Amino acid sequence: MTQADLSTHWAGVSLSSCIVNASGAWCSTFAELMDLTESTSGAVLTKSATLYPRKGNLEPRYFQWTYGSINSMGLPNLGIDFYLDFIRSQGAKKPIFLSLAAMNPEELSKLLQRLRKLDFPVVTELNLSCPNLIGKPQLAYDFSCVEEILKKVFDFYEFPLGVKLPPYFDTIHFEEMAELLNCFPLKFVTCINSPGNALFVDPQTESVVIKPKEGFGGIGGPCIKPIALANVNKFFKLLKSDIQLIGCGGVSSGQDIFEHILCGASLVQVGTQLMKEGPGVFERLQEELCVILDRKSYTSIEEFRGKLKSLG
Ligand code: RRO
Repeated sequence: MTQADLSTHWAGVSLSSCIVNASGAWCSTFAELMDLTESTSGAVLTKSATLYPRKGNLEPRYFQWTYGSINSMGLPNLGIDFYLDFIRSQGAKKPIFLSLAAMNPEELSKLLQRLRKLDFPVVTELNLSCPNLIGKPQLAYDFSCVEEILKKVFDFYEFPLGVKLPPYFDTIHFEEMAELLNCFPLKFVTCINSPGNALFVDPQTESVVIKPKEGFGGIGGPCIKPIALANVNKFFKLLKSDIQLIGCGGVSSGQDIFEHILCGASLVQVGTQLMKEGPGVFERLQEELCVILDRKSYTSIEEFRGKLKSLG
């Protein structure tokens, strides 16, 4: 068997593998970030960082079942300074990308000012889609708010930046959001964050399974794959060609990754399955993807990326 080339680029940075963690999965603490650094993931992406550390919502706040997971973590993280120190301390071992989340525009501007002062550029995934902040809406469902934020950001910020979006379900929303995003020098768009405010019910206990928000939370895992693929493919078709698509949602096998790439993803993030299986998941997924590529005589992901066929 020949070994297919799984390498890719993310915002101009070369990665040896197109499979990385999703922000939020196994990437909050020093120990978790070290596990990812030592795994075969193509890069490390941090938990979304805020200006100051946050404890997040009350526990239990994460639950998984065969077909998915539900979470209402509430953005627990160790604060921007911790994640920047981690990136600095790791040097060039493996590309490390930063996820950022802000509670308000002032906080975002302070976070970006902090990044601007660094003597090295940090590629940043700006999270516009956390579904679990009590009393706060998901930013990217408010289109004029996204436009306002991106105008402010690109007024002064020049390091590579992309955004993570929630899922959309209507053609007009795909079109309007793509038109808006096409006005900015974004390097990438990540589709999708967890579909928000879902509910898992345990019929045995006749109860919800997580404590915050009366059991409502964002869902991940196999049950969201068709929604994720639809968002990747729609935005792949609608965004200008210099904005890369990053696929996230429903990845637990090499075949899932193959499907995301076929829909247009340049790399693919793993969340729920990483939480279930631990960082050994990357090696298994790489092997499974290589077997598929080999069977189809593809030698690299670029040979089939975005080439999903329509019927007639
Ligand atoms: O921490 C969370 O509750 C969380 C975040 Br920031 C996010 O972007 N997506 C998610 O499912 N949970």
